[in-house]
Order: sequence, then C-alpha cells, then structure tokens
Amino acid sequence: MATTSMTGQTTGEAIAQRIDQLASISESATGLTRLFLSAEHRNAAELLLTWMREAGMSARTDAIGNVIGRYEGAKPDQPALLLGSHFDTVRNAGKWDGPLGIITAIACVAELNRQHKRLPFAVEVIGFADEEGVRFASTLLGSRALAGTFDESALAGRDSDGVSLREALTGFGLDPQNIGTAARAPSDYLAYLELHIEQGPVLEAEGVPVGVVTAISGATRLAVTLEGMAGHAGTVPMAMRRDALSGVAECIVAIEKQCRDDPGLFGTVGTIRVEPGASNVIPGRCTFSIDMRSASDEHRQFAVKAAIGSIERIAGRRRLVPRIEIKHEGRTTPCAPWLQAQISAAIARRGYRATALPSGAGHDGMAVADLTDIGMIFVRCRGGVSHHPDEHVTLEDAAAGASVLLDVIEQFQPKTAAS
Ligand code: HGY
Ligand code: MN
Ligand code: MN
Repeated sequence: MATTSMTGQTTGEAIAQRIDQLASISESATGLTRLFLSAEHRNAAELLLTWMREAGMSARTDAIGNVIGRYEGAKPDQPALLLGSHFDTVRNAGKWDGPLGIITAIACVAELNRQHKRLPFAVEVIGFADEEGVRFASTLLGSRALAGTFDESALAGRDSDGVSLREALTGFGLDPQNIGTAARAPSDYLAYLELHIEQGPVLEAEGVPVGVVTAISGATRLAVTLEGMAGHAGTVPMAMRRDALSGVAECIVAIEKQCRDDPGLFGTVGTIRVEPGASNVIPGRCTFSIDMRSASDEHRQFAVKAAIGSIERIAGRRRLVPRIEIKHEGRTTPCAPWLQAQISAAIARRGYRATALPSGAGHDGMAVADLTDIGMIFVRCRGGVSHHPDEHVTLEDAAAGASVLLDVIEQFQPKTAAS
C-alpha cells in the first residue's frame, strides 16, 4: 500500500483521520454512541458511501441499513471477496471497534483503484448496521439479513423507549417487509474477510501488530425479570419483603462466582432496570441482562443451564417470580483453515510473525459464516482495552493491518477442492 497518499499522509494517518471523522458522528457530545437506525446511523452511512464511491466503488444501502460498496473485477458480475465490519457502536464506545475494518477495506480498494488494478474477482466492502445489538436485544441483525437468516420475530423487539424494530425501520425509511431482499446467495461470494481490533491483550503480549483468528467464541444473551412486590420503604418489615432488586443482586453475585470458578467461562451483567424506580419504594420488578460466553458451545450451554438453575432457586427462596428469555444464541464459529493459511502467509510476506488466536469478542462473521467461509485479521490495540473511550490503535499498527489486508486481497486464491 502506498505509504503516503496524495495528501502526503501516511496510510496510518489517513486511516486514523477517517476513524476520527466517523467517531464524530455520535448521539452524545461527550462520548461515542451510534445506534442502529438512528440519525447517527444515517449520517455515518452517508459518509461511508461517499468514501466507497471516492475509492472507485459503486455503493448502496440495503434493505436493513447496511452499506455496501462494490469494486468490479477484470470481468463484470464476478463473485466477490467480501470485506468489512460494523459501524454501530456500544454506548460510550471506543472509536476503532468496527470502523477500523471498514475504513481499512475501503483504503485497500482505493489503492487497487489508484493502480487501475482489476482482480479476477470483484471486491465488496460492507458496513454492517447492527453488530453490537445495543438498541434491540438481539444482535448481528445486519449480517443475518445479508446471510438470509434474519428472524422476523426480531421485528417485534422493542428498544428502551418502547419503539419496535419494525417501527424503527419504517421511521428510517426502510420497509420491514423488504428485509428479505438484503439476502445474498452463497454464489455471490468467494469468502468474507474481516479486519478488526483484537479487543484483548494477546498481540500486545506477543509483541506483534497483527494476528490471524482461529475461531469466534459463541455467546448467549439472556433477559431475566424477577417479579416481586413493590411497597413502602418505611413500613414493610424486612422479613415480609419480596424485593426484586435484592433478588437480582444475589443472582449477579452468584453468576459472577460461577464464572470466576470456571476457567474459560465469561459472564457479564451489563444492564439492569429497576421498577418502579424510586428511593422510597421497594423494587417490585427488576430486569437484567446476562451475556455468557465460552470458546466451547457445550461448555457455554451447560453454564447457561446452571445459571438459570441458580436464578430459579434464588427467586424461589425470595418468593419472586422469574421470567428468563434467551435473546440471542450465537454458536462458536470457526474461521476457515484455508483462509487462515492465506492470512498467515500474507502476515509472513509483510515481515511479521504470524500469531493465531481465538476471538473472545463476537463479530459479524458469526452470521456471515452461514453464507460463505470467513476469515479474520486482528490488529493489536493498546492494553487490549475495548468498549471504552481509551480504545487505541497506533498509526503503525493500523498501517500494518492495511498492508496485510491488501496483501491477502492481491494474492487471494479462491477455495479449491484441495484447500
Ligand atoms: O459483544 C461483542 O463481543 C461484540 O463486541 N459485539
Ligand atoms: Mn464491540
Ligand atoms: Mn466489533
């Protein structure tokens, strides 16, 4: 990749500048939050479409709000190598999680275009609209629509303001009935390659800027509601209370202990809602989320069952009524060995030591794997910090990721019976 662009910027500087530009599109003035089907989603999508077109791609928005750029191959209408990542964020997010993969992919296509290079296949770059699943409890909605596995029941899901996904799509100018048109055929693609920050400490510990991902850990997301009895904080004797929040507090400590005592198991309670929510009222209802992960599906599913058992026992003892819903279930998804091999070869060609590692974080590849084989390139991030404003990638590592991705693209060999 040209080390300096027309504006004299280095690759890393150019990438970092676009990361900052995209990060300025947030619902909050004090941190980065960009949710699915929001005004910020629309503004960010417009910027990405502009960058895709400037890079020589045709670009469009699909029926669920993903943005897709296409750079034709030497011949028109050829199957494509799909690149990309997501451009929605968590709340108060870091600015590299997602956008780095899209911006780097666009930079690679811009370089091919600058050299007037056409490959024996097309290249598509996608910006997925909802990987984090912050607004509606289910996740990977954009990539599931692309893969043709979108579950229509998700349309009834509501955000914290009570707006359904169906209403939000309509309000965004999309027709919920058309989501099926976002689905692509397996024959449209040769593979999916996502570049993403590691969001963990391994590459930094290994002293390398990039790595090749072996598999994406599966995750289960649950919504748990404990129903008790609201009452006067000053008059109901402690022994007579059915305090929903105290019950949730005991559940949270039990889940944390279960995961601490079980190596390789990750359990997180990230959201909680207390009703009616007044300091002088005993909480009558409390809803909280559980995110449970492991590299092994069996291990995770066993752990989820055990956690549900704990919740039911605690609720029973406290005369609370539990309601437990599984909102998302993503299986552990392997990265195709033939793609891992091509990524490792590119890393070596670019002069780095190839480090293979699993991803504890979820990615759109978990859904895209139902459409085509997936591969992932990780880029080192400082301290492994992510889902936090301190998330950071150095200019050199951003450039290293771009050089490896471009090398994979230019040397890409479609899967053969042998590979
Ligand atoms: O939750 C995850 O692992 C991803 O960041 N969505
Ligand atoms: Mn994330
Ligand atoms: Mn991500």
